[in-house]
Amino acid sequence: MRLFRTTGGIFVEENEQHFLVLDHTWDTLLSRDDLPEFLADFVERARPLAGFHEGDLLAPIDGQEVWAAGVTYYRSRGARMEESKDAGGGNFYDRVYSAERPELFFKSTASRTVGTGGNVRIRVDAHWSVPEPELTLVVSPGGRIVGYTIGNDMSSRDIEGENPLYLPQAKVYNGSCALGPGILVTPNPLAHSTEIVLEILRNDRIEFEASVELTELKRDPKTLVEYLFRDNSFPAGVFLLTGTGIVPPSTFTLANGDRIRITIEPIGTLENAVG
Ligand code: DO4
Ligand code: MG
Repeated sequence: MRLFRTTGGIFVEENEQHFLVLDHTWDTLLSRDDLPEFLADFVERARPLAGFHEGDLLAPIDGQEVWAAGVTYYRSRGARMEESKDAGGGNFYDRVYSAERPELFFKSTASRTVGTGGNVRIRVDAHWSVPEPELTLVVSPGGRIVGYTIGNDMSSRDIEGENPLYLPQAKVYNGSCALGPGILVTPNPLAHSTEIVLEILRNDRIEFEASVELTELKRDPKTLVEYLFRDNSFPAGVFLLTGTGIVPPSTFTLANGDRIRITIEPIGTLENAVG
């Protein structure tokens, strides 16, 4: 079952049928610890309607914070060690990769986040920027994983590489996050064989593409959530990006006009232009 926030209201999609959710806001839905069961029950009683157009989709976020985990894949550890070695920061990434406590950082709010079809941005003072395609957990206020979406953790590698303490500036700026297209609502974990596929198009041609399986994610999503909720509360629920397993080669930087397409099969495709 997938949940979509659109200009025409909130829709549940089940077996290719669409159901309009009335009498609820995005925040009241995402505040429910029983979201999968609540929507399953709703669909049983509701009558299907005509669906919505892709252009009507909004980012699936309102009052939620967006957090992110870092260095959860071996590829991210290596890329970060390389980019920060001149700053003497490489050792920190190696240590956090194998530490018990994960790296968790504040990533975004609704105002800095775009949905599918929106534009993500390169920071005006950055010279080396990449998208980070990440499986994103949708977590209820009670700390239950109630669904999944796709996240793009846009990152300024030169700023982060200059000094790891610049991480918030490399990660949090206007248009630095994309989420969508909707939420796959399910109480069940995704299969380890689930693939995250990234394509970057420049002038309508593939400039870079790669994929990674969730088998390579070093941390259990439930453990990431457990750390995030230690002495922290999220009354409207929270999104947690689980880190990137795909990093383009060091010679690559995003340019305005590039299109970034991230697909995770059971969730859908998140597509954004840079600009
Ligand atoms: O440690 C810096 C950020 C790491 C990150 O965003 C990732 O691994 O996805
Ligand atoms: Mg990331």
